[in-house]
Amino acid sequence: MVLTDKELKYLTETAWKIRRSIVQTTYWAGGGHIGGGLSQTDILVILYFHFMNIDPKNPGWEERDRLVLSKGHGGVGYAPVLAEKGYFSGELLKEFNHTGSPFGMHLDRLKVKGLDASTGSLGHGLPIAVGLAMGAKLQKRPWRTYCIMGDGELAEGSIWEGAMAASHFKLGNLIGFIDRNRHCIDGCTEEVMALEPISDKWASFGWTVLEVDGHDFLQLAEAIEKAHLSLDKPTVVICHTVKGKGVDYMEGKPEWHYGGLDTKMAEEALLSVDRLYGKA
Ligand SMILES: Cc1ncc(C[n+]2csc(CCOP(=O)(O)OP(=O)(O)O)c2C)c(N)n1
Repeated sequence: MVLTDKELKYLTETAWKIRRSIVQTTYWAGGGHIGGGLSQTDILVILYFHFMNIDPKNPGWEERDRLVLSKGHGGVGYAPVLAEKGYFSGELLKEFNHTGSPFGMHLDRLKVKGLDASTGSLGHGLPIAVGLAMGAKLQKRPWRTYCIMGDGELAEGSIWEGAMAASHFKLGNLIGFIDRNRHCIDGCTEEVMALEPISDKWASFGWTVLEVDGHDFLQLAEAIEKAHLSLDKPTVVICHTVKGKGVDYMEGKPEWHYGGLDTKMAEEALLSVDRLYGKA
């Protein structure tokens, strides 16, 4: 068993809190990329609350593991994770994307504690992560770099330049995740820009490829543990997810890539999240 019952329970409780917080933050912000914010949640939760070697009291600690949210529009789903981890007060999320708030729709490393890279322009995060991983390797430091990409984001050529460089430079300390929710901004990935056979593509770029249910902590944990054993080959974990996961009226609906919530919609969304976790 890769996770004890206690660990699994803790991660599940945390994911419940984070999904609630994503709904509330979207409501307070007046809108946000909630669909992809909810599909990436469990990947962020297992990294921040189980695997990553970090110290929220010392965000600039040099030996920390790094994380790059390459799908930077997922900021509305990322800031609640950093708040829950203790980098800043969750109260600040009430001002998310308001004028004068530290949080823009795409998070800024110079304004948000705990962030390792400012992202938002798709395709840039993996190349940044490659640079970070290379830095650790050249300096013979043990810390790791994790990078979460969107599947629609894979249409960006710079992702594949980064992928090629990572295997060329034998970056076994780099672990990528694809949030494979099968939707991009304007529809199904296979209709807009087909990705399949996605595993073969990454394998041909020299990566070890693992595939999991991206909402299953046991499968995620097993994959990440496997990836940690790699010495000189980067690993990508293709995480099969559901866009809008947890809010029944958003799940799998491309129109919920970005949206706003009125009070009633927010209440319904919270109830749906509560039901998913057996809290309602
Ligand atoms: C270079 C660039 N082009 C366009 C956009 C606008 N944009 C924001 S999200 C998005 C779709 C991303 O789809 P995906 O990576 O699948 O994200 P997810 O479904 O996980 O939210 C686009 C095109 C952008 N942020 N950056």
